[in-house]
Amino acid sequence: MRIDVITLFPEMVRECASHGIQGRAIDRGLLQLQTWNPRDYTEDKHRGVDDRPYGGGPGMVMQVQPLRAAVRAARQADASAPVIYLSPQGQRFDQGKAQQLAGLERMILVSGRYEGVDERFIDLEVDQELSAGDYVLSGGELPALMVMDAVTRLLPGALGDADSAQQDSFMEGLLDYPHYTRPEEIDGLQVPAELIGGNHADIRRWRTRQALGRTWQRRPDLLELLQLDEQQQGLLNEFINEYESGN
Ligand code: 9WO
Repeated sequence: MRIDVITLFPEMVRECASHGIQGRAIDRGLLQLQTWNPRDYTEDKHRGVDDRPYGGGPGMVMQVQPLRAAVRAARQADASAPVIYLSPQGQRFDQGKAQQLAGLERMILVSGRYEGVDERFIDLEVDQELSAGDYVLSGGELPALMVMDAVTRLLPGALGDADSAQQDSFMEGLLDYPHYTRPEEIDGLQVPAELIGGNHADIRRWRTRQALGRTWQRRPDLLELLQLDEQQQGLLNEFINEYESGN
């Protein structure tokens, strides 16, 4: 997959993406990352990329021309790559959206700064607006990195075998189960006996029960999106019974 990012801070994006799983995906050629700085495409002699908002008010607005020229440079041969603007006004980014994007060969992410971009840039060049959550940041770079990170993990070969075992279809759409490592006891807190026994079926049942139970407790909205099968419903009932009897 190739991802192009339009940003006034290309070093920030490249540096952040160079670590860990994302960095390894780039090294292995699974992910090609290119950055484009609108400042390199301005026709203004002072290399300006922003101007005062019509109607007044605080701050500055990113102008259409440098953004548009940067997008066009990124598009090059492939005119089909969707242009995605990161903003709190967008559709909420979630794991389903990440899966959708992971199926693409290319995408162009646009990170805004200041008070935002001239609305006509969105009208003319943007195919989708995506939000990473309901909060205001100082720019779209971190959300763009979040989108890239979530998508990269889904590219075939990006995760080691140990990580991909995590992608158990039984756990899909659920919160994670609790994890433990050595030592077996800390300040009187024991690792659950089911995980020490080493019976793989018991371990899997325990983890699924915990994942279902924690989702029920903390994110009932996620549980409502799922159709639990008989086995999962049974495990959730076990969790609820234990919880309601005070264990
Ligand atoms: C600034 C502002 C100032 C006063 C009142 C409202 C305001 N909204 C904004 C604003 O949204 N600024 C944005 C900063 C302009 C575009 C880049 N910025 C941004 C993107 N902040 N947060 C995001 C973002 C993107 C995706 N998901 C979550 C947040």
